[in-house]
Amino acid sequence: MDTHANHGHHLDGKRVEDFRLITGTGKFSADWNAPGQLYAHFVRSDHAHAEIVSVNAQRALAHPGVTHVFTGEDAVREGYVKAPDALSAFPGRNGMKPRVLDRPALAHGKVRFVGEAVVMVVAESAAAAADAAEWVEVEYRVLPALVDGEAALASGAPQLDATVPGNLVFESEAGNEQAVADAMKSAAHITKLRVLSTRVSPSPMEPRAAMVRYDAATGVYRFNVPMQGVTTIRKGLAVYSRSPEDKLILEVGDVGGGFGQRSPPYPEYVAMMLAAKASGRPVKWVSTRTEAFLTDNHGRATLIDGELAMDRDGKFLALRFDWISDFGAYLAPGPQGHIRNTTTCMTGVYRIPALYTRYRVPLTNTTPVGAYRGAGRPDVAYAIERIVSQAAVELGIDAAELRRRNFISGDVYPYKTPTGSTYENADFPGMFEKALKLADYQGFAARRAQSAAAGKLRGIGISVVIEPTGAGNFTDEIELTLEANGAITVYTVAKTQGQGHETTFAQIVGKALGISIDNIKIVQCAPGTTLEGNGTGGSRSTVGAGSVCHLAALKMIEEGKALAALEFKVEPSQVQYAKGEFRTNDSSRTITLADLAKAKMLTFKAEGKFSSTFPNGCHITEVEIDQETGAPQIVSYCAVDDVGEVINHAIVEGQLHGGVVQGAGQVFGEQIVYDQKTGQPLSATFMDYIMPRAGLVPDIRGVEHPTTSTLSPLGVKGVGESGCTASIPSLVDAVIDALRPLGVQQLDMPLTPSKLWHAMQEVKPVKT
Ligand code: MCN
Repeated sequence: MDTHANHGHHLDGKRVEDFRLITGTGKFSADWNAPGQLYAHFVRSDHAHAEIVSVNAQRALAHPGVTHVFTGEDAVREGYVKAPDALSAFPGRNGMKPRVLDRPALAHGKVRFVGEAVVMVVAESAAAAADAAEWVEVEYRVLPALVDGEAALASGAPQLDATVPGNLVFESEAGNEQAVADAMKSAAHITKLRVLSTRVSPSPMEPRAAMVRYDAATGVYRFNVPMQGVTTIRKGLAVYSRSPEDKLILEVGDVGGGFGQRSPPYPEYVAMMLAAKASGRPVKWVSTRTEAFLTDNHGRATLIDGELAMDRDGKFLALRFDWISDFGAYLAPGPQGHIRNTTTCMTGVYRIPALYTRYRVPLTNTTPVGAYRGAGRPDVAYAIERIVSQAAVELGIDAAELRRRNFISGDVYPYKTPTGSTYENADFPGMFEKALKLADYQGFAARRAQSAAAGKLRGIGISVVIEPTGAGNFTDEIELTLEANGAITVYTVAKTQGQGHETTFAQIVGKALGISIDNIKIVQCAPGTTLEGNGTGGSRSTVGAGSVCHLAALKMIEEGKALAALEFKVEPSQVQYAKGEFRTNDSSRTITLADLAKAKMLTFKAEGKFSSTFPNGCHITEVEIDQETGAPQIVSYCAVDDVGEVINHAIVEGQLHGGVVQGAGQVFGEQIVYDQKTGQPLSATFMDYIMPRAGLVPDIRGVEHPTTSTLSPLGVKGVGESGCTASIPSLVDAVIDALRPLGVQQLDMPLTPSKLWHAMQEVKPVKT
């Protein structure tokens, strides 16, 4: 269908892609089919840690409809053993290199987490493959399992691998250890707090699915897989399968959510290459939701110990963090962001002269962890903001006042932080006062009293956060074509998973060219594209690819002027451009964009690389807790955000809402829980894993407080993760504030009614 059939709508800020998506005509990964396709089914480990003694697939192979069975031996024989990881490029503490375990596309010798793929059965139908999989016999020798990162690092813990002494995969550090130690010595007060950013499953709406085809004549593999951009996953697949990138062609339609989880080259895709090659037929696999819980990379899983040193007036002197970042059984690409991003904005929105942080990555028998909406930023924001609120309590200073005393403020931009980041532009004090007013901070005591009269404990939570967006590994390239009918096509290698790039990228080009977006089409990740650029993650698409869309449009104007000048037989300097038309300075001659392309389609290419921009925000929330049941309810949500210049207000608002709800999901319900002894996951269905529902978050009162970014031509800062980063600290803070009169200082997420009820029963009230 014509994906641009709904053009009238964009005028009021609506997304051009939504007509397709909400009328059920999107094409998601499971919608790809090919004649003669076979179906893969994976036999997965039901042990957290075990030796594979033997695999017997004879009876499965004999099952009607089964064409092939593959095991770890096949994966090893083919060399599909080394999954790409991104930690290796990271400097370790005292020169340590990460201890990276092989990860055969099908487990070989050992299984290291429940759900790891062990055998792949391929058959004429999905049902036949699933039935036959029941006949596969895998004999295991069960080994001790560790599913807690801190326990894995404890002395005397069972050693999970001889090549990873102490179960320590990696250790890294940042900041100035000595400066922090000195400041701590001279401090009037030190607040200590331990917070856990719980392990969650990103759970995009669309489960993973894949189709893999092989063309023996060319040696080319063709993949239909969900992705967040083609370059990262193609590079990853190339490393994993030891294939040249030009032999891997990826084709994608719509992607139903990603949140970081759709970037990696998962082992299933690589295993399916074995089947596609051996059978010469297309091979398809669609993940079930429980497979998704078990095998799609998890997020967060970070334990943080913090210490904040202050002088007598509550001025921050030094901050120290100690992180245990559980990346699971294997290093997936992605979680390096947990180290990079948290270092980048370790100072938060405050002036803190001395910072030091140490990271330890343990080996555990859990699903690998990857980037998840925020990738470390919600964790560091949570740690900083909770420790600041706790410090306010300990010092007897109002939480807002303590923040005011410590904000980075004044004419200091670009501001260089002690860990080497540069905040290009911001206004924390102005934003903060706006938020306090919006939230009627002054009136809180009265509202608390009102709630108490109704049998409810009410608390207020504050978060003021900042995060890096837009950093990238690649130079972003954009190609733009102009056809004789005036149609403009913009080629990008970023891939929207719901962020609305088809609308906003078109708006960027349309604005630069002064034309409507009706004739502008965005093509993302064209099969076989050789363009470079970042995938959609790290809220980098608008800062990066979006800025280059703007540059490509400017290039079209510049080069178009030269072409028009030839037509007009004048110098290019005598040509002007406006609103889709070139004209001579004296307006005697004109030519439209379309006419310029009459002779042949014109192509323009631009590139650019932009470093991190720093969106920031202040979210003030109020939560009521029913004293009878422990049920929490968010009763007020105020958000003031600085995302720089805004391309599309409706989309930015939607991104903030989505992020806030995602954060609230982690705060109030979501958590991957493992049985500590057996390593069995206990929350691998939506029956046990509590997703946020419509009633969780009330209307969000949101206000923009933009400061223009100086780093990109658009003046934008990213927004895709901001809501998540700000909501977690604010909401937990509100709950703790509500319970503080009972003596509660900190509770770990998820803050379920049962946890809150128990906390209320167990804790003795204290005088406040
Ligand atoms: N935008 C804007 N003005 C700005 C900033 C952004 O109009 N100043 C628009 C952009 O043009 C884009 C959207 O807002 O349409 C998000 O832009 P950006 O902040 O650049 O983030 P990305 O497009 O790179 O998206 C990535 C980010 C991340 S990292 C995660 S995780 C995430 C998120 O976006 N996953 C999402 N939002 C998501 N939204 C949906 N629906 N689904 C996901 O999987």
